[in-house]
Amino acid sequence: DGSELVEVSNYVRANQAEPNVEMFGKYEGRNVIAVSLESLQSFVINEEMNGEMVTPFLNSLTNDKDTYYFSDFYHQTGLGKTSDSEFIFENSLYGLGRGAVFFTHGENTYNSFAERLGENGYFTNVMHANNKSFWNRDMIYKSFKLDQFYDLESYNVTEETSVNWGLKDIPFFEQSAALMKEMPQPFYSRLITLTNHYPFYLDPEDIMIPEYDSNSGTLNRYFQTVRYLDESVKEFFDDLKEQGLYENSIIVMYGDHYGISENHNKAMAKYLNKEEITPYDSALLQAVPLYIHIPGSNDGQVMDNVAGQLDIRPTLLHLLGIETSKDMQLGADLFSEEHEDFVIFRDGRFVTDKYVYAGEVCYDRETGEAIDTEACQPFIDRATQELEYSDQIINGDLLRFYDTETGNLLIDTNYK
Ligand code: GP9
Ligand code: MN
Repeated sequence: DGSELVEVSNYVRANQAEPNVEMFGKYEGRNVIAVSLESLQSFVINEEMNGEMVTPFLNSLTNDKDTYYFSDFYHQTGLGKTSDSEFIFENSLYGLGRGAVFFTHGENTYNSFAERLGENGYFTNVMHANNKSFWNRDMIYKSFKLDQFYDLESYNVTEETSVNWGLKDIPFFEQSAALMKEMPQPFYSRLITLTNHYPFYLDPEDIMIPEYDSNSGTLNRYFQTVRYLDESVKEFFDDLKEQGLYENSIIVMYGDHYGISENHNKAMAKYLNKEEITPYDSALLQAVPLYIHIPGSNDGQVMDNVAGQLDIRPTLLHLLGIETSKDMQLGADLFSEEHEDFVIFRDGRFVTDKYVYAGEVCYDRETGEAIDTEACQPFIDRATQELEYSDQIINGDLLRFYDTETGNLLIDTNYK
């Protein structure tokens, strides 16, 4: 009957972060181009592999005058992988602890990022060269009120231009930019890349650096497909400039989830020069890059907020001057003074500026040593609470009972 909404909405209101006054609305009316960087983790950024640069272009963006690069940022996905990252991006809520919310709750009521932009005159769409029903996307995108899904059928895919899961990222970006050129502006396009996906295969002509030399073929090839992804992003920036879409856009790019699982710990330890990968290391390895690239902003910096994917939605809406004080979201604006250095993973692990909590052990973040759980306890409680509220919203389809415009609960609260 929606009665849980009272408590949930109190929690959301109490934990909301005030927008940064200087940033709010600063880029009103710009197109939003969001790029999901398949399986990209932060451990390769600004690092070499056997003397080779893995991500030269993405490295250059980390100290670019128009880029905010978030260096202590984490994915918050679960079993729903890419689809969870999409869910988080659109709703600033967690996916579910079991299964994929895209499959199980595709017909819920949401108040997505796309819907908010649609209300503000944007043409909203997702671009991804895969079958439209993969991850149940075609269904849930309707619930997200996305205007259009440029799926496999919108792309020209040939034997030559595909590898592994499908269309290679370079032609994908090129064709996407051409499609964007025809869109009414302002638009919001979210692009989902694919080449840097397990099992990380490339055609010989796309290989730019040698394999790594560990006992894991997966990790060895990963560096090569990441290198290709980096190249494709670089070319995409050129495509956007050619199409005249670059200057008036905000380009946000983020890793969707990990690419290298704990099955490859031995190889990872070798690469990272560690004796072993502990649960503490594994948690920190969930870091993925986030870039907010704003041509002409001239205020680029490395941002060290401890943050996660749930924070993207409020951050972008505020940059565009769209209020979220009534939105049922759990993330916080990354430019807000009130943004807290605390990121919760879907499985209950978390990272703060002082602690890492993983495998039910509280670690001192600085030293990596296990410490008394007492120190982590307040955060453990909050993590449990927040994940539970998120689950309640989804499992109870609670946004049915919520008027996002007024913040009114559409339930009878008197009987309680
Ligand atoms: C499939 C692509 C990959 O369309 O998004 O999904 P993943 O396996 O990474 O969740
Ligand atoms: Mn993915």
